[in-house]
Amino acid sequence: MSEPSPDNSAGSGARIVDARVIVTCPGRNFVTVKITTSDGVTGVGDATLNGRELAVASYLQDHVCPALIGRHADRIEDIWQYLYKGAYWRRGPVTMTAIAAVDTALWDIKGKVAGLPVYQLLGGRAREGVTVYGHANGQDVAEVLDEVAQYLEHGYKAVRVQVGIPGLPVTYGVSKDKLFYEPAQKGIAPSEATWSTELYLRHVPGLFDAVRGKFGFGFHLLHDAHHRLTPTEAARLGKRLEEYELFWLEDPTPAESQDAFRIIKQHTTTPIAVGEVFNSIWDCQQLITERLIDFIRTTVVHAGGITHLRRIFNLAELYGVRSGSHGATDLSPVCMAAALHLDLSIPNFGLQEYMRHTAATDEVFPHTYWFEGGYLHPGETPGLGVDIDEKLAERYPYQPAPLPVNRLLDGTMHSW
Ligand code: KDG
Ligand code: MG
Repeated sequence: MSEPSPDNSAGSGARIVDARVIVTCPGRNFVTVKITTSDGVTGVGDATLNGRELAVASYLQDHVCPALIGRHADRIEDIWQYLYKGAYWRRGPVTMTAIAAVDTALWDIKGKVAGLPVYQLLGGRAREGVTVYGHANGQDVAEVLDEVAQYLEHGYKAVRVQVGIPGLPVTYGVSKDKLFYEPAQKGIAPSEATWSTELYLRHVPGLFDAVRGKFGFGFHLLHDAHHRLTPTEAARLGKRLEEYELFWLEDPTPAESQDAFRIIKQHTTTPIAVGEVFNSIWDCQQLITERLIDFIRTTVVHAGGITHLRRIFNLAELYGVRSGSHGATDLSPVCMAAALHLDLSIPNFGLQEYMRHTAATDEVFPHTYWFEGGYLHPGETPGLGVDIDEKLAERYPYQPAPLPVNRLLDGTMHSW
């Protein structure tokens, strides 16, 4: 077996002397990369891919980390290209999540070395804070209204609403724990959910009617259809909801079929947001350049890190598409910190999703970002302002927890 080729390239900074993967489950699973330089500076990157955590951990441990040793930590773009082009097998969630983690850790290191928060390295502050949306959900409309009231009391300026559908035992987005929605369930086999688009389309407009009727139009209202509709159904829903002035309707159809969005766009002015399962600029190229969406929801952890996500947002800016990054609980505080630095610095920021983590997760990942009056702020600490407490992380070993699968009422497999 040949040794990894040494990095003989010029570089002003320290070299990578250690890159390791930490898997921990403080309530839910997280995969984190920690990189150390010859100067003793460390950086962290999120590598969590919900339900497929160990695939990324192995990709990193077995293929990526060994190839990083000896490389100049300051050459972020070069290392990104080395990992992307060097693998031959490009793109895909596992590969791009692994690259994202390394990239994020290197930005953290660069910030620490420069003595600057990462947003300063990205061009500085383009706004005062990052507007975030919270998740109001409930089994029935009355429960959702109570939740919306709570979010508005906390100062949120944007709220996503999801409601249980009568006739379906469980519904995507409806949770027992109000602040921490977690669809992955511990165990080996995925749980099975059932779905009926007919029941959903009949019930869901009443939710928006009740929310706007009770609270008015003074805040952004959002909804996630979670990839379940056909283009025609999505067009019908978007049209039906126009009077409630949604900030966005998310993932109306499975987005690998990008031209399907032409049908949706031809029929409705409800803004469309897509992209949480995308991994690269190629996945969203048509949606952006044909102006088929209004918000691109790719994230740091699943779309190649700060380096690649910034490229996606730059492309989107040319076409008037704004950012709306995914920020569910399965994206660790390391990803959230990185997202906030990017959100603060880009010109075409739209909105950031923010599902709070549990106290146990926050303890394992101490961070400087904070919430105030509907905004998140990354803080002024050099780097990303987030770390992993490795000793504490050891107390929470990995537990298998797959995402559910989804079937129609007659048993046919459907998108979850
Ligand atoms: O791991 C899957 C979740 O991150 C996803 O279901 C959450 O759709 C989601 C959202 O918009 O937060
Ligand atoms: Mg979503």
